[in-house]
Amino acid sequence: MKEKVLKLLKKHKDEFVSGQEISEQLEVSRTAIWKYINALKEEGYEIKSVSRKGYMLISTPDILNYEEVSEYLYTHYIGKEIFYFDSIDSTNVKAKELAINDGTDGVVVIAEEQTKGRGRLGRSWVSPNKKGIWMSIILKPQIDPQDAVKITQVTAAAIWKAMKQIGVSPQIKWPNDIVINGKKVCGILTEMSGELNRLNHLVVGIGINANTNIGEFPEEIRDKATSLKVEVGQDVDRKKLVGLILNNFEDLYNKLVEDRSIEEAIRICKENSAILGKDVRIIIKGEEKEAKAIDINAEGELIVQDKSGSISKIISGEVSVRGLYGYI
Ligand code: BT5
Repeated sequence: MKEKVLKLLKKHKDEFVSGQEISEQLEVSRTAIWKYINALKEEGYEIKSVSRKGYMLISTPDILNYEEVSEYLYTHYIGKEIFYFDSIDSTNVKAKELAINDGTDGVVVIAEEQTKGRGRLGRSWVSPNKKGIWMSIILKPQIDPQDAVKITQVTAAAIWKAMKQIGVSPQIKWPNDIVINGKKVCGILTEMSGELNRLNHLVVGIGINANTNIGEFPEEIRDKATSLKVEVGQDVDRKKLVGLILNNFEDLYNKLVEDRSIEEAIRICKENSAILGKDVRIIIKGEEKEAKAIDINAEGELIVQDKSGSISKIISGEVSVRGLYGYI
C-alpha cells in the first residue's frame, strides 16, 4: 500500500494531493495514509503536508529500489522484480540462492552496500554504501553452457551503451572490465550453474563505481580504479543508469537467446576495446605470456598473436589481461 501511495504522489509531482483523494482512490483510512507518509519520509522521501491541501512529493531519495528504478525501465522481464537490500554480503551470492529456489529469468538483486563483494578468482570487490551500483541479474536462458561466456560481452556492451547515454565514453577491457582513462570503473562477474551440456542458470554481477571519490578507494586500488563522478566531475544519477543498463541489456540479451546473435555486442566490444592492437600480458592460472591482442571473434573470444607470429584464441573465464607495464 505504501508503494501505491508513493505512486499516486509521483503521478502528481509538484502538486498537492488531498488526503481525501488518496483515501478514496486507494480505499484506505486517513490515519493509514498518514502512517504510510511517515514511513516514506523515514526512507528519505521529502513530502510536504499542508492541512486542507494534502501532501506533495518534493524529492525522492537516492536509493535503488524498484519504485525508484522502474521510472527508467522499459523492459519486458529484466528487472521487473527487484530484490533490494540496504546492505548484503554479495548480490551475486544472494542471486545464486534465489536462482536455485524460485528466482525467475530477469530477477535483479541490488544492494546499496556489499560487505563481501566478490571479484573473479576469489578476489574481492570494494562496494561502499550508496557510492556505486552493485547488482546481479538472474538468467535462465536456453543456451549451451559454452555460450555462457558470451553473456559477459553482452553485459559489457550494454553497460557501455548506458554510459554513453549519460555522456561518458568508456572503453571495454576484455573480458570483464569497463575502463575510463585507463582506470577501472566497472567489473562484471558472470557465474554459471550447470552440467556439461545443460545450463541451469547464470548470474551476472555488475559493479560500477558511480559516485565514489578517489579518497574513498582503498589505497591498494587507488591508482587503478576510478568512478564516473571522478571522470565527469559531478554526481551521476544512479537510478537512471541502472534503468539504462537493464534496458540495453534486455535488448542485447534477447538477440543472443532468440536469434543466437551477439554481433552487435561484439561490434561494440571491438570498436571500443581498450586492448585491441596493444601488447598485453595474458595471465592464466598464474602463468604469464606476452602477446598482441588482435581481435575478438564472433564467439567473444580474444585472438592474440605471440612474438613468433602464432595466433591463438583465449577464452574468458580464468584469465586476466594486463598491459605490459601496468593495468592496461
Ligand atoms: C571483477 O573481478 O571485476 C568483477 C567485479 C564484480 C562486482 C559485482 S558487484 C555486484 C556483484 N556482486 C558481487 O559480489 N560481485 C558482483 P576482477 O576482474 O577479479 O577484479 C577484481 C579486482 O579489481 C580486485 O582484485 C581489485 O584489484 C580491483 N577492485 C576491487 N574493487 C574495485 C572497485 N570498486 N573498483 C575498481 N577496482 C576494484
